Amino acid sequence: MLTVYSSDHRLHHGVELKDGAISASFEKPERAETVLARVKTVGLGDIIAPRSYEHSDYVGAHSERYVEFLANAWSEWTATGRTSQALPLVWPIRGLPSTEVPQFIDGKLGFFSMDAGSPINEGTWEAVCSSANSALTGVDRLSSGMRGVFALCRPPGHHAGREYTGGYCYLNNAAIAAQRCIQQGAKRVAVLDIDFHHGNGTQDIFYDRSDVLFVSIHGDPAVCYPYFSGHADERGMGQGEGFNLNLPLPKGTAMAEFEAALFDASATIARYKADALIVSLGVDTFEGDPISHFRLRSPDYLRIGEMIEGLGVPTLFVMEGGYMVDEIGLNAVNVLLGFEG
Ligand code: SP5
Ligand code: ZN
Repeated sequence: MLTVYSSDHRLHHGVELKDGAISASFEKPERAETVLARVKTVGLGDIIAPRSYEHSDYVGAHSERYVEFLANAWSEWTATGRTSQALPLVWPIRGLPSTEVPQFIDGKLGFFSMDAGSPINEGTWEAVCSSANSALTGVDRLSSGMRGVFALCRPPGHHAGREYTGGYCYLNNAAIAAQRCIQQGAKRVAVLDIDFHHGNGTQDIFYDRSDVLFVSIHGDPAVCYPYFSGHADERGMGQGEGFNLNLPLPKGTAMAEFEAALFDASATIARYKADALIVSLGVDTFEGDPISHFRLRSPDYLRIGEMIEGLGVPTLFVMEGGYMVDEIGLNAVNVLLGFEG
């Protein structure tokens, strides 16, 4: 299987508010390096760098004003004399009257984010573009006839909505990839999200559309981040009604229950008859993950890959979460090896 990877991801590294204190983010550069090392160890296949794309290739999944905000945030932040990472501190929570985009960067940071989980530093935008470009390059390779491609994206993307950052995410790589498939003539694209956390951003982007089916298996939002989306009764709206499937599972879920949910997800995707499949591949479902609460074990990921292959659809794997650095390469690449058979 072909892997698309850019070392530019290293330009981004952030902080995180954890238990009320600031510390290094769980979403760190070593994550992608570990996955890349595993790709090489097992001899998965060729590794190529992404080509470059235009900002307009991110629009569709996102709004133009959001992409502009991301591109300019660091320079607007430092223009105020600050040198630390840019973080939001105030949000337009329900009930506040204004829907205007503020003019000052501190207001913009809150307007275009769902949480303080996506800090911006000097290299963030370049890294974020390289991550999205890896997904876009993956789509372009898929359309030239490959069965499966792996976009080794970092930073991840599935919490980023049409107009907001969140949960370590900035551009929604999987959504940008799905949108490109549609632009290139696909009639129906399915996105299967198996990261531990609900892919709220991808859901947000495609909620009112029937040409992209979104299916997510994740920790129950009653007790798991992102808390405010991911319930089973969120089924889409308007044209998109019936094209959004959430399969929340309790804390402590192990492979037997996860596999049953993946079986249901697969049945829905098979009925949809997708022309292409995008997999948001998070491996924070692992038993040892430091921020998540499922109990999958390393061999389980082989089975997951095998089940995804059974759908028989050209598939782009897009790297999302997974924070146990020692095992993330093993687990992510196991999905790909299971797919290859
Ligand atoms: C892409 C992705 O996986 N993003 C995840 C973002 C999660 N951010 C907040 C997590 C808070 C978890 N707190 C659990 C405390 C465990 N001691
Ligand atoms: Zn996650």
